[in-house]
Amino acid sequence: MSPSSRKFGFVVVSNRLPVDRIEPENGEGSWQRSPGGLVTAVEPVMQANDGAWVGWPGIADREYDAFESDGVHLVPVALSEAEVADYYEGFSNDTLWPLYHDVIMPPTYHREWWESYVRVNQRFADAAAAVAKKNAIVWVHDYQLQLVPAMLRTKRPDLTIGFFNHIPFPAYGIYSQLPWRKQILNGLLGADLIGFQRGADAGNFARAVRRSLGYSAKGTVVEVPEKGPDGAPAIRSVIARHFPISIDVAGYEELAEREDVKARAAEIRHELGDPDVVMLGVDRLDYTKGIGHRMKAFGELLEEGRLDVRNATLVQVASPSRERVETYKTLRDEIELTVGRVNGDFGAIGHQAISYFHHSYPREEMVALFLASDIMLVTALRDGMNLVAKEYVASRIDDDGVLVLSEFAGAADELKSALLINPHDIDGLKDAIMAAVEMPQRERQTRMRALRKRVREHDVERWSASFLDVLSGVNPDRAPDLET
Ligand code: GDG
Repeated sequence: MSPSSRKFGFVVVSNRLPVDRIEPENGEGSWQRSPGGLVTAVEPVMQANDGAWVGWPGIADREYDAFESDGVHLVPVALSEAEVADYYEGFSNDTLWPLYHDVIMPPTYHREWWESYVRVNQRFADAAAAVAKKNAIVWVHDYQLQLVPAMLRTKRPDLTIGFFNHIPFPAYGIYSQLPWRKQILNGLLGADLIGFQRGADAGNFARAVRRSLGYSAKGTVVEVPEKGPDGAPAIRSVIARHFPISIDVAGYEELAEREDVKARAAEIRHELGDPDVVMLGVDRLDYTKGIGHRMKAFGELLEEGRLDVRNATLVQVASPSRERVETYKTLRDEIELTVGRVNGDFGAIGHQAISYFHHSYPREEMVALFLASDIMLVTALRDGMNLVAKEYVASRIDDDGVLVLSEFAGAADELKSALLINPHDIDGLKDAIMAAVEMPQRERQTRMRALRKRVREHDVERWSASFLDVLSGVNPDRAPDLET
């Protein structure tokens, strides 16, 4: 059978395929796996269940045939340069992203961006419909593809459709700004199961459905009025509830146990001048992450003499992100100005206040950084989950280190033994940093053990299994039993 006519019982749909195209100047192009939490979570399920993954391969204006990679069938969806600008950088990252993160930055509304979003969503839905077997399970991911569930249902009513939203779902007072609020809700309600990170996100969604569409939404069940097969009015139930995502805990523990990673952690501390306290921030360079707030707090602690640059330092990894979107360009300038100011005001020869890196590192280096850091600062202003917080905890197999965690990150619902902070309250953040600096070892251990227990017992495999268990249970008469 030719690869393009094969059909699959389990289909994942996400904006990006889990691969990058490598094209050497003189030589043949090839695909390289881009490891990520979602891949780790769904790859075993894919391999055990004859799975396919539909997504954009990351290069505009290029068509690729479907191909196999590590036992998974990958189905590329093509995007033009204009669609990358309008559907992806525009509507997804400059309309939905700021809106769903509580308008920390003002969202931009452009009708052409919306039209592109609709067209591209239809293309993803068509691609998924074309590879799904009769009665297959399809799992759609994230805010870039919110119209896909309803588009799929129209084309393929036999499918069982799940959707997972990786970012927050905002309160109705904010969501209602969206000129296309009804279309998006109707798009999502094409799914049988809609998953969110936090209970609060699922609650916001249910309220938006009640207020905008007037449907009944009680507890976790939304009742969608439809026409039955005989044309008579009928009700279709959609489940909307939270499934907090997690990480590949065993993978992080394995890295943290490696002698070369431990040696690298010691080397990092040494290269930083062997300070008493190393603090760490790791984020995509994004305005939702509160990077400026944490630098302000750290700068004030140095200014007030509560911390001394000769024995306390902050390492900030800010990996490049969405660099063609205007707000991200401005943010980069602001952050880099702040780093320069803090270092200029408080640095000493051989003792930099903030070590700032605007690039990405291999995962080994990230784990070495986690092990080298006494305090992890996660100060997001709004964050669906924040995997970095969980990765820090999973890596601390020595049961040491303190996690300072924003209550506005989804992870705060689970990681209650962290020092929870409101990042807008700079004085409170400073006090929490000092509490972390001064925390006795016994308390650090007690807290870290509790955090590690939570993360170990709720890893990413459990996350995908619990979502897929509920999803395959909604249409027991037709959805296949997935091995999870
Ligand atoms: C979205 C939601 C939700 C970062 N820099 C490097 C690097 N990273 C890795 C981290 C982590 C991932 O990227 C970032 O995940 P986060 O969860 O922290 O944040 P978002 O990118 O905003 O993710 C978020 C998530 O989706 C999942 O549902 O938790 O709330 O916004 O894994 O480690 N990895 C490497 N080098 C880097 O320089 N290797």
